Amino acid sequence: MTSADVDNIINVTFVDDTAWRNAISGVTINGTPINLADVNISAGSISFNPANISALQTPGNKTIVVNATGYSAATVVQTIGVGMLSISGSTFSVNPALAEGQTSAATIRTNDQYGNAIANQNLKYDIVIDVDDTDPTTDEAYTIHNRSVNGDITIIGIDTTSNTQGDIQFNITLPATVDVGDGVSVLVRRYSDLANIGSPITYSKQ
Ligand SMILES: [Ca+2]
Ligand SMILES: [Ca+2]
Repeated sequence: MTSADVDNIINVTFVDDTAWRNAISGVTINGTPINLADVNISAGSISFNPANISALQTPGNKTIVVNATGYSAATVVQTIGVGMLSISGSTFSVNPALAEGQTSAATIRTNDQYGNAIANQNLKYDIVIDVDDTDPTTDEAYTIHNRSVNGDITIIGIDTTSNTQGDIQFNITLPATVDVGDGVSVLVRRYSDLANIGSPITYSKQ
């Protein structure tokens, strides 16, 4: 058994037997039949491309059964891990919605390309904050990631590890009063390539 994940072709090795190999009639993964066209059978190994096999697009232990006519079934248990962080598959959300005088939890949900949460993995990210303060009546101060902010600023290179749900969280607190037309926009992006994760969270006082 080798280490494997949803992003890469998985090779399962067997003691080679040409007659057995030629007699293979079907493969199941966790009981689901796999199209043999999606399986690459060669001397001593069978490889599977998770891109073509949905049963291999989630992490966990996969029981792979190879049936060959005239032979008893061969069974291998293969552990599959989650893939790399996918920018397009990850999300940024806030709960509850931003409101005056209220603290909301902002959550970066780190997912791989198949939407599997990536637990206990490090992510270095920036928080880009755009404050709108057109009306000078109130000099609004927002508290974001424990920092008091009253103008545009980017908090750079926050180094955090996701929790067991794949989440990274920080708080956003709005001031008790925001002037009509003023507000804030909060965007998170990956530090290494400045790729935006999800869409900005915004509040604009109506
Ligand atoms: Ca601004
Ligand atoms: Ca203002």
